[in-house]
Amino acid sequence: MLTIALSKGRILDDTLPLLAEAGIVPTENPEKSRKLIIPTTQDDVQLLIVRATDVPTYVEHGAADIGVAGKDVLLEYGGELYEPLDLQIAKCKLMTAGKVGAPEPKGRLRVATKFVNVAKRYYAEQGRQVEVIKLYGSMELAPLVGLADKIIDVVDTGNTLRANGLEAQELIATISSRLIVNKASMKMQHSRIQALIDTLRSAVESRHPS
Ligand code: PRT
Ligand code: MG
Repeated sequence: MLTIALSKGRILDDTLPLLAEAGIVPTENPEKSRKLIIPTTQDDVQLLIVRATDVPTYVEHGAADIGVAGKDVLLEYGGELYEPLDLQIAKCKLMTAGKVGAPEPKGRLRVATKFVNVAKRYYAEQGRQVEVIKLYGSMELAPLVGLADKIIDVVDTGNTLRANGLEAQELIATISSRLIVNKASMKMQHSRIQALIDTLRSAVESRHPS
């Protein structure tokens, strides 16, 4: 069995057409089904539906052989994973943001984010003293109520920031989703996984001719 971990939402939406080109089609709609293990038209391929931030965990521990995860999630996770292919889907930017027109605070910067490791690394590289405050969601609220001076979050259109009187400031990384592969699976099922990577690579290249 080849097990592929995916998260619902934009990653699933954009990955299913790529998998379809490899002849892998779920036998029921994963967005609607309550099942977390979804069979596919290939008897020996199944999908696991997990939270976006949990995809690397399932793959690193071998509960899934393959997964699709945002580079933001992978930068935060660290871990030992192969990352053989940029799928060029779910693109966005990982950025700092703060209140429009707010002056840089004098003392230690307080930064609220769910990307704690990324935040610590980023400001350490800048030689800047920061207090990183871990949040699980609605980061945009933090500067509005004085919990933090800035946030680090994923930005796409910028509408969420604008709606809350915030502005994007520094670019930390441009983000897209990556195919990730468990290291042992890559050895044990090499020809099969390599064939899937090759098919997905052609599918991506035909969508984004260079
Ligand atoms: O929702 P959950 O807590 O389970 O996890 P998640 O939010 O990480 O998952 P999901 O499915 O929302 O996102 C999966 C991946 O999609 C992320 O890891 C990113 O790599 C990528 N991606 C692309 C985005 C966005 N675009 C995006 N706009 N992830 C999140 N957003 C959110 C952002 O956090 C902010 O709240 O959308 C809002 C900003 O969007 P704009 O268009 O208003 O700027
Ligand atoms: Mg989300």
